[in-house]
Amino acid sequence: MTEIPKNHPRYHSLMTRERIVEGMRNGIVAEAGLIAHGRGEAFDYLMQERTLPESLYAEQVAVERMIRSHSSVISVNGNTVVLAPREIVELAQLTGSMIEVNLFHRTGERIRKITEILMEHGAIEVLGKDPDARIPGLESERGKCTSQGIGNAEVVLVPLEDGDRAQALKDMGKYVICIDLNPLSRTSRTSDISIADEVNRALNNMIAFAKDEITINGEFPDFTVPDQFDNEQNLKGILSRIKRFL
Ligand code: PTJ
Repeated sequence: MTEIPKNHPRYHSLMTRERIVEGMRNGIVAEAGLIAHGRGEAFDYLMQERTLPESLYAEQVAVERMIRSHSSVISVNGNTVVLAPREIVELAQLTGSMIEVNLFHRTGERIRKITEILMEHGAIEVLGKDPDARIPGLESERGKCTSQGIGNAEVVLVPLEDGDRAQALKDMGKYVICIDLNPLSRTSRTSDISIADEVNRALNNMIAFAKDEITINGEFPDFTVPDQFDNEQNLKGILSRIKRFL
């Protein structure tokens, strides 16, 4: 990895970039994952690289919804596993979710490597390598999933998903929660709960909510009712903040 001086003003951002580049060199991140990361960085910049109140609210409601569902799955890809492997495993444990590797650029080799990383971080079971079901409407490789995981899940958390697949999951009747820094993306607009936040920050906040450790303005937030969550309104709130910032 390129050495980044600790006192560099963009140290954190550059280190994250290095992790993605290294992940690509090691065959974990897809080449297109570099482009996706750059797009995410641009939106994060517009949000001043911090969790906005609307995003925190979405994170809280999402955790409630995952815990209350009879089956939830965290769908992981190359970028997510490089940026937040420990967080994926911990959130899955706290919410009783399964983990499934579901790749856009699917190869057996990438699935094996991603599964290995998750196991190294404490995952007991990682689904995805032996798909036996399909997401209808998606052509061959992209549509593969497992019946034990995504196929029969009630709730699916999709960090960094593409719009097509988010829509296909919705069409299957899934309750879709996405993590996507772009509040304008098709994924964000299609999902039931869209978390416009950086994936590592988002998952850490969700872990804190699941552990009842988070306070907002020094107080524990009120219990939220996921059914009353208005995704469109929440995304509008984020866009207004970006506009004001600009
Ligand atoms: O590993 P694979 O084969 O499944 O491929 C994964 C990528 C990400 C390449 C694939 O799903 C893809 O092409 O995604 P998109 O359509 O580029 O969408 C990715 C979205 O994630 C974009 O809207 C980005 O703004 C957003 N994003 C990028 N980095 C982050 C992010 N959101 C949260 N945290 C990030 N670090």
